[in-house]
Amino acid sequence: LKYSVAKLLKDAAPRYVSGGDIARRFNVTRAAVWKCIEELREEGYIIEASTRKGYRLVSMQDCLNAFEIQNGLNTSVVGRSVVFLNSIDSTNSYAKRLALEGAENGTVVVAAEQTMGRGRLGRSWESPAGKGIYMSVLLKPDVEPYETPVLTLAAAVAVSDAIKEATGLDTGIKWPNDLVIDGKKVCGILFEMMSEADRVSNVILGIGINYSQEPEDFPAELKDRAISLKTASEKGAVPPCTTPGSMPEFSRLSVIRAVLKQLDIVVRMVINGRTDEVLAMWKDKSVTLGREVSFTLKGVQYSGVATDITGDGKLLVECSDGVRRELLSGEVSVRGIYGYA
Ligand code: BT5
Repeated sequence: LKYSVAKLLKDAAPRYVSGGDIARRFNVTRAAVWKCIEELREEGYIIEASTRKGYRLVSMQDCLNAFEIQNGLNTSVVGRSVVFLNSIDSTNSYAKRLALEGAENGTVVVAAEQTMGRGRLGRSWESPAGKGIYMSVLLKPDVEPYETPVLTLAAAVAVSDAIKEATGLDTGIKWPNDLVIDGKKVCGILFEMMSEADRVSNVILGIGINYSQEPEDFPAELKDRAISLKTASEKGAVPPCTTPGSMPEFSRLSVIRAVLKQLDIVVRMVINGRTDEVLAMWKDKSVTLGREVSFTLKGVQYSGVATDITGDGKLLVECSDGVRRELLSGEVSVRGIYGYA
C-alpha cells in the first residue's frame, strides 16, 4: 500500500490528492493513509499535508528505496531484483553472500551507508551515510575468465554515461575504472568474481560514487584527490533538470537508475561479443592513454607511457626500460599525474 500511495502522489504531483480519495481508491481507512504518509516521510519523501486539500508530493530528492530504484526500470537483466539496506559492512560482501544463496542474475544491492566499504588490493572505500552511492550488481555472464577484464572496463563506461545522463557532468576514466572530474576521483569500481574450473559463475561489480560530500567531509588524505557530484555540479556544469535559480535536482535515485540502465546496455554488448565497441567507448573517455604512468609489479617500480588497451582489456605500457608490459586491472595500481595515486 505504501508505495501505491507514493505512486499515486507522484502521478498527481504537484497537485494535491485528498486523504478521502486515497482511502477510497485503496479501500482503507484515512488513518491507514495517514500512517503510510508518515512512513513515506521517514523514507525521505517530502509530502505536504493540508487539512482542506489533502496531500501533495513536493520532492523525492533524498528518498531511496528498492521500490523507487526498480519501478518502471525496463532493463533486461540488471535490476531484476533489488535489495536496499540502510547500513551494511560492504554491498559487495553482501552480494557475495546472496550469490552463495543462489540469488538471480542481475540482483542489485544498494546501501545508504557502508561500515567496511572495500577498494581494490585490500584498500578501503570511505562510505559515509547518505553522502555516497554504494551499490553492487551480481551478474552471471556466460563468459570465460579471460573475458572478464573487458567487463570491468565496460562498467566504467556505463557509470560514466550514467553520470552524464543523470547530472550532465563529464567524467574521465583513469585506468582501469576510476572516474575522475578535474583530476579528482568521483567513483571507484571494485570487480570481484567467483569462478568454478574455467567458468565464471558470478561476477560482482561494486560501484561507489561520491554524491554529496563537501570537500571537508573527506578525510585529510583524500581532500585533494576526491570530489562529489554535488561539488562538481556547483562548479559550473549544468545538470539536465534544473529550473533557473534553483539547485540541481538530481538525486541518488536518478543516478542509481541511470547506472542500472547503462550497465544493462554495456553488459549485453560484452556478452554479444561487441567488445571492440566497448573498448572504443572506454578509450574515448580515457585520461590515462598517451600519458606517463608508473606502477609497481612484484615489488619493482616501473614507469612509461600508457599507449593502448589490448583487445582483452589490458593496459599496454611502453616502459622506460624498453619493454612493453601488459597490465591487468586488479593487479596493479597505476599512478598518473592526476593528483592522486
Ligand atoms: C576502488 O578501489 O576505487 C573501488 C571502490 C569500490 C567501492 C564500492 S562501494 C560499493 C561496493 N562495496 C564495496 O565494499 N566496495 C564497492 P581502489 O582503486 O583500490 O581505490 C581505493 C582508494 O581510493 C583508497 O585507498 C583511497 O585512497 C581512495 N578512496 C577511498 N574512499 C574514497 C572516496 N570515497 N572517494 C575517493 N577516493 C576514495
